[in-house]
Amino acid sequence: MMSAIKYELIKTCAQTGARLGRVHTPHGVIETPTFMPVGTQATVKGISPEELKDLNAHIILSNTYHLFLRPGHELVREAGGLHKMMNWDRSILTDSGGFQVFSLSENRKITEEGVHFRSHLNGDKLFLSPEVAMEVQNSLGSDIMMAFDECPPYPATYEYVKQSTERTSRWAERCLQAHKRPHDQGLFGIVQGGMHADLRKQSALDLTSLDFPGYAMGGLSVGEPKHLMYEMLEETVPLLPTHKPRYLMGVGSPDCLVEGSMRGIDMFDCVLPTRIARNGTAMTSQGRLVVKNAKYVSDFSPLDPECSCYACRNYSRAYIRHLIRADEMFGLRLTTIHNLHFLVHLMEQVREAIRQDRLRDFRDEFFEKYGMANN
Ligand code: PRF
Ligand code: ZN
Repeated sequence: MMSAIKYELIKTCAQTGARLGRVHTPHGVIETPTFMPVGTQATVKGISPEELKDLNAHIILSNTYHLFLRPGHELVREAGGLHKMMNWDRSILTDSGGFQVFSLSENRKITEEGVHFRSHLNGDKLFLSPEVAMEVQNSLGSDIMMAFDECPPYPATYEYVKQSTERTSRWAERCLQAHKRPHDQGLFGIVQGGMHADLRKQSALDLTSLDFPGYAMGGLSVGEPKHLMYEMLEETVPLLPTHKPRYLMGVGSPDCLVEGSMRGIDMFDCVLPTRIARNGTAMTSQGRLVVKNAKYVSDFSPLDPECSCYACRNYSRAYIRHLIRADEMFGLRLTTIHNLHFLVHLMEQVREAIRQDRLRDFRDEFFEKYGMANN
């Protein structure tokens, strides 16, 4: 069958092996490597689809878990799907709930069949499984759906991770079976395996034998040291098919975006830029800037002198500091727009560096200015 998702490899960086490519979806083309802003509840907190387009985002992420609980996937289907409901005509990826059900819900119980849990909103007894996660994502109508997986905690015993990872592989097969719209929605498999190279490799083999149109690395950035995450990528990414996209889930600090790209990752998402924006922190070319700090009281320069976003073109640190201290929403909106622009633009620079076969040099220059301890 024709797949809804196609990956086009343009070139690899001679210095690093990073990939320059394009992911084709039913709602357009995404230049990769790319960063996906997170819109958990069918909105990227505080900013409009027009603003997302202005900062050059081509794909956003939303969550099965949250939309299943509220407003319910049947309502979204009735609204004409997620794209129509939220007025976003570019691509959408939805996570499966396999991560949020473990991080947010109460009283959860995992069985072979699925996960029984209580809603974190009202305590209702609910159930998610591979079949339910597919039904929900089919109703949402995202371009890219994710398989229902378990992200084991870190640390966890070898035996626990082994059992969990094998179950995730069995669930992946059930997801493929239950997926009703492969012609217009691509379903990605998720590689797990904790921090154990042999389990990760087995997981990658299990999943690649199932022929998904794309693959994600799950279970990373869960509290482990970064060198371990990089090691896991180096062990596993080479086992994934060249002509399909690779997505590193929940990773979005600037250093990890660059290091992940160097290891062959094409897609990233993270709440970090939007979350820290809402407590008044900006990502800049010189590292993080806490705009609420007293030292910016009469600083009339932009958040980042090197940035060309709407916030930096029009407003000063002093003004944004004032807005945030006065609890004015516009301050947080400006910081959010800036942080998202910063990461989307960082990935544009990464792509340009790959084009010129100089991503390692770019990494060194970027870290020199940004400060490695400061991400
Ligand atoms: N699985 C899913 N979503 C995720 C993760 C995962 O392992 C992670 C781990 N960093 C973030 N989001 N389904
Ligand atoms: Zn800016």
